[in-house]
Amino acid sequence: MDLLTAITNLEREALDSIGVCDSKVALEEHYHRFLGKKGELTAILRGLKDLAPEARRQTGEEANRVRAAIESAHARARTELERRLIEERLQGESYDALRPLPDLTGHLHPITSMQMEVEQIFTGMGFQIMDGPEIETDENNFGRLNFSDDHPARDMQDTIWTTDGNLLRTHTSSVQVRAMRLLRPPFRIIAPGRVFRYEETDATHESTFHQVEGMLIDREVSVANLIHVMKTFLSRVFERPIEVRLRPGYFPFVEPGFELDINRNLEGERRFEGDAAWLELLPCGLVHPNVLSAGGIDPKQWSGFAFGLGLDRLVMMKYGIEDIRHMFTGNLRFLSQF
Ligand code: FA5
Repeated sequence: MDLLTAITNLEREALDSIGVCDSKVALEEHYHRFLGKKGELTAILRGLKDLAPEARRQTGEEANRVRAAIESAHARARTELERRLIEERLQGESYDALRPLPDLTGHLHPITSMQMEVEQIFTGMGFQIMDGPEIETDENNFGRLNFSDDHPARDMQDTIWTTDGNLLRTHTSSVQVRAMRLLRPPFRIIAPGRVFRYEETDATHESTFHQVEGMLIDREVSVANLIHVMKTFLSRVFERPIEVRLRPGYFPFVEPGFELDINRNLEGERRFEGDAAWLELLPCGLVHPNVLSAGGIDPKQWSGFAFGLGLDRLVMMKYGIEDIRHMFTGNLRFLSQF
């Protein structure tokens, strides 16, 4: 077979077989087979040196034409292959704009939502919301609340002191003191916030927890007023009629002081240990005259009540959470239940 025929055959074979190359690797192999340094065209052209000058020129030109034809067939095939690969990928990745998204939206922490609920109920009863600092003076946390320096009641709340003689407030009652000095009676405030105690944690005690202080100052405030406000508030939180019971309780800043219990919902509620009909909920009382005086309010003209609600305990009660320590672990399996 002369070289020209061999080149023509090679062209036909190369152009026929390029159609079945369905991957980049196959295309490369095809290229090397026909046009590579050790490929078929090179092999054929080794015979050029034996040809007469005219035939050599003719055959060389034909070889160049065939090389160019095969190369441009390769360029087309590569482009086509890339287009096909992209199309296949897009089909596999089809995007459905109407497909429901996985539920990854966040929500409020149960303590936060409970705080907002408490705020809403009390503002509905004419209470203002007050805030106070977490680092307090001894005076605001104890002194003006009728704790004398050596008062044994200071030991009721183990205190975390700062090196400069201040403290992390042990209760939100410090905001009572600030309210009395800031507002003119009559007034009603609640003060939600974090409080801190130097104490061991267990299922019902944290060293950092949340309280909501309440204080109402007006003329001739009685225990009956206190009971009414508490019953109204608690019935709305628990979404059922709540009965309350007062037992004597001691705090130096109230006189008389009480522990307020609520009646249990014995049908609906999770049963607790020692299944009594009453559940201890919050301490409260009528504001001690010494506290009014220390706050710049004349106890002969004004009286009031105050209460201190444990927000974490309220959340635990409402949702039947048995361990307060779940609350701030950041455990999503716990938090996503609310
Ligand atoms: C007080 O802190 C008083 N200041 C409350 C008060 C205010 C009384 C106004 C009278 C008038 P007590 O230490 O009992 O009181 O705490 C109040 C509430 O905070 C408790 O009923 C409880 O719900 C919650 N609490 C107390 N200690 C902890 C704790 N370590 N962890 C979680 N909650 C706690």
